[in-house]
Amino acid sequence: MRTQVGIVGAGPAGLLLSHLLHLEGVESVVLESRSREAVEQTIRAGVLEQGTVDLLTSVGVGDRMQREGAVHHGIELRFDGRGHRIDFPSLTGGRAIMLYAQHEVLKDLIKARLEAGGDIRFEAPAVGLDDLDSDRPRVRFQQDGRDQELECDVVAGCDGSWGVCLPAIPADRRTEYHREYPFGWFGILAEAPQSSKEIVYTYHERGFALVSTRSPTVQRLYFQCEPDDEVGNWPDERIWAELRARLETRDGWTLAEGPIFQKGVITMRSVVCQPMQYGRLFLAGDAAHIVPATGAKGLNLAVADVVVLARALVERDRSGRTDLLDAYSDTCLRRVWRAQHFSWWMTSMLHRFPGDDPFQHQLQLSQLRYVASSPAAAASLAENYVGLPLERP
Ligand code: RFL
Ligand code: PHB
Repeated sequence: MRTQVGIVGAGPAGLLLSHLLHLEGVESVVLESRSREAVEQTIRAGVLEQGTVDLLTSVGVGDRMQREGAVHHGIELRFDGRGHRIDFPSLTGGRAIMLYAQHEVLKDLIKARLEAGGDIRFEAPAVGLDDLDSDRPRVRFQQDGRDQELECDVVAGCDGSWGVCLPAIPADRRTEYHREYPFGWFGILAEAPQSSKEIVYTYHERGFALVSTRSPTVQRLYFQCEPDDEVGNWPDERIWAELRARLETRDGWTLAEGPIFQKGVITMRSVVCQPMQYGRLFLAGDAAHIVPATGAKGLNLAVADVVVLARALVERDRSGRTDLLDAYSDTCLRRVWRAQHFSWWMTSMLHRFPGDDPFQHQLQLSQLRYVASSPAAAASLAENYVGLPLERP
């Protein structure tokens, strides 16, 4: 089997890359270890930056998002029992965010690729990469119990944080930067009406809590938990009691509750692999970098990477120019480190750290009051949250 671009992973990075390449006449094959149903049902991100929304719309996969997603013009920072709104349009020249679940984006991309005759192999795990430093790199994969091989011009490693592509870069040709946070997030989905029109980020002495939404009848909530916490430790009533305690306000705001139908614990960590390329292998999205979810940047960074990669691959295909491809990692890493800093800053400002250091607590409160009261500080949060401009394909 041969193709121009062998893409490992049918997450946002891999599927969008395949779509962008197709629009410019470059062919690809996507290998995905899981089934289509599993990919389309995994609950993950919800916040799309303005640039991500504009891109999905301009490349023809935004119709359902525009109909069913919800535009949010601000977020609330809650601390000391009071809410403080950060208004995006007035602070960013009219920009906003969209709430539309990641698995809905994936359904739209899969549909678009299959309707265009795209080749996505589900239940076809890549098991190894060969000859990455030659001009005929190969991906070994399994399908229907058989060992197979995909020969390509270029391999795009879009296989997320536990994939096979990053480890295929020799250890002495990459540097990995890591940060682990001493807490996790407990996430739930509940059938309940909306408690707040906008996302609420809460700093409380008991720990961080977040109120988000998926639809008028399905709500997404998270709260800071132990890093090794387990779903079994949290019966429904304990979850609601903890959320009520952390989200309580002085003016009697109430949390809408309802049946919980999904629970999970998420680790909070940062990783960057530098450079994001080796020979003919190019990493994109979570395969190259992970951010803690507090900044809502992971999916958006995956999109930003593949916009740069698609443009570089198309240029190489059209004119033989390789300068954009050579610069791929440097181009992406500037945005990646900005997002890492923003995600670290939001995480540091909003969580309780072990040890209960009273000095640290006062610094966090001071920072929150500053962001809530200074237009300059609020503009910095808003600009990063709605996302810096994307390089256009
Ligand atoms: P993905 O989505 O992990 O996709 C990788 C795909 O590769 C497949 N795979 C393989 N396929 C073939 N062979 C192999 N050997 C393979 N190994 C793995 C996997 O099955 C999978 O289908 O990576 P990608 O495309 O880079 O996308 C990254 C995003 O998924 C991730 O950054 C976001 O979900 C992060 N994130 C958020 N990002 C945002 O921008 N906004 C948010 O609001 C937001 N909220 C979140 C989040 C992540 C969360 N979790 C669960 C970590 C909220 C949560 C709870
Ligand atoms: C979500 O809605 O899942 C969500 C919202 C904000 C975040 C992370 C996740 O920072």
